[in-house]
Amino acid sequence: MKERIDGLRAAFNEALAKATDAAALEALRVEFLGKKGHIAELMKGLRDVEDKKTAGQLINTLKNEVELAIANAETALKEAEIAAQVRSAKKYNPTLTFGRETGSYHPITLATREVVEIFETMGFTVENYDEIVDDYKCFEALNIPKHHPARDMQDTYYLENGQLLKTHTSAAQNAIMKKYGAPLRAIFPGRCFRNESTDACHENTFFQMEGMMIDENISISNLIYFMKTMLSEVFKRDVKVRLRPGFFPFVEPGFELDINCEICGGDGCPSCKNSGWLELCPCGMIHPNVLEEGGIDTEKYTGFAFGLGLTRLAMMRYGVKDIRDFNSGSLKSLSQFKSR
Ligand code: FA5
Repeated sequence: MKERIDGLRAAFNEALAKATDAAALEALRVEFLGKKGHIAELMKGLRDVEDKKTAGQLINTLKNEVELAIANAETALKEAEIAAQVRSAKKYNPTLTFGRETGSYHPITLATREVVEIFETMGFTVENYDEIVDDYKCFEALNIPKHHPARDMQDTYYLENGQLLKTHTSAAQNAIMKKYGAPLRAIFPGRCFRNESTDACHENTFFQMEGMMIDENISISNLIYFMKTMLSEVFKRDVKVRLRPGFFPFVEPGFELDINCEICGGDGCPSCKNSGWLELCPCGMIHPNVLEEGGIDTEKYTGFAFGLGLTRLAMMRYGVKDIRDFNSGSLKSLSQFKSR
């Protein structure tokens, strides 16, 4: 069997060297890989071979070599054709593309765009904000003075000049209040950083999307309405959520909004730390101290804010079991989003 395979390999390489157009390559493909081709014949011949495992591996190796060599030759041919067209074209032609693998959007980009679009249709402005901020913006302006225990939950990476990598998108609240004043409707997605151990639902670098609405007579019912609308638009169906009290110094009252784990359906799994629920979008009514710090008249205006965990939303939206896949750079998992 080995000699037969080696002989076929040599014959293939010789024929490939002579195949200079698409028709010749196709003929070669049929001759070797077709239903009645050499590889299929070899497979049939396995019946009479004693060491089937070794012979099967040799046949597979040859099959892979033939497939790869033909694919490479086809790509080279296409590129040569396009290069010839480019050389002979009188004008720039944007439709001429080389036959390389195309990239795909990162699932976080897709999830962000989806949520941004939903809030834009509800009249929210989209703001971009810095990743490096100072202590004032990240903590003090949010009613978290130095040595406040709430800081323990958000340890981060500090620069030598005292600035830090923002731990939450709330770090932009103060600047945005000062930029627009009231009334105000804004969302601001961004990358956040925390110095913490990673697991299936925690990363040290992840995305959040902050939202703020400040106007006269804004109440908790406005907050709940916007949260519900956002979730039903993202998931295109009713998803099970629960609202429970939560403490954040910059809101009063504050809530934790959890989503029923879409990976296990609520039974408990590593993605939800076996609780069946995933903390997704804490929210609450903006604390008067925070509004005042942002220059908002608290006699006239109230507002709500939320901090949506975008990376976790993408986990639930696309059924990604481990949050670390998003930063893995693994094309095997990330390129699955190509067609979306
Ligand atoms: C905050 O960051 C608050 N700034 C949110 C907020 C905004 C509350 C406005 C009230 C008003 P928290 O630390 O819980 O809260 O993070 C918010 C969400 O970000 C979490 O529910 C979760 O979905 C996501 N998140 C937090 N830490 C991580 C992490 N390490 N990895 C992935 N996602 C995370």
